[in-house]
Amino acid sequence: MADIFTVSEAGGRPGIKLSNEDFYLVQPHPDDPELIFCAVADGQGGRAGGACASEVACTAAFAAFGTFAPWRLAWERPWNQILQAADLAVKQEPQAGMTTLAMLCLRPQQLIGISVGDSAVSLYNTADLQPDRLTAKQRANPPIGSGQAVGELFRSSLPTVYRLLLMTDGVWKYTGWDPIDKAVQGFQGDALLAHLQQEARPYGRGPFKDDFTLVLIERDKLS
Ligand SMILES: [Mn+2]
Repeated sequence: MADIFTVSEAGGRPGIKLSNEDFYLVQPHPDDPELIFCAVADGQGGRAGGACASEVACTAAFAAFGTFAPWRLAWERPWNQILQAADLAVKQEPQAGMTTLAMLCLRPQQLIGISVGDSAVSLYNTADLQPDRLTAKQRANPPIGSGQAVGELFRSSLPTVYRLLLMTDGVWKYTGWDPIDKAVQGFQGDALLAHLQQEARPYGRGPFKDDFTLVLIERDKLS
């Protein structure tokens, strides 16, 4: 099995504490614990609206995910429906603004997912540590909550050993891809999370410039 590490923290300015508008969710499929649903979302639209949008998007997507039989989730079609369910749920929630959404289902040997916005998923084969930016082709707009979001699907086989990162732009934008890729080569688990948090902080300390949400999944040996 893979190990999962997570961090989600609000950004802000020194002395001003902001609320976190990011949200993430990691949950097994209700009918098959080998299928792990993972999602990150970055809400926009003012404090309450953004936080509400990202949470509703993740929970509505997971609810829709759970209505599909595990074998069907290996195919593309359910994913467009899961994304639409999240899009509609956010649109219909009066408190909610808009949000990004990057989500996937992790299986023992492959992953499949879909995304809208600028949150990112990056997969590293631990043998060569070369990054595969699975969300590179996603559309920034229209966002989740517009009722018109169009997801871009991605899938990949999973190597025996790998690291998989799901993150909001508060991670990649303020750290940069080169430092992220380097960190993955030098660290793992909690140490990798701690290192990336330090890299994203201005001058290595103080509050993040933007909400910082990172889900790290890694498998280092067969089990
Ligand atoms: Mn952000």
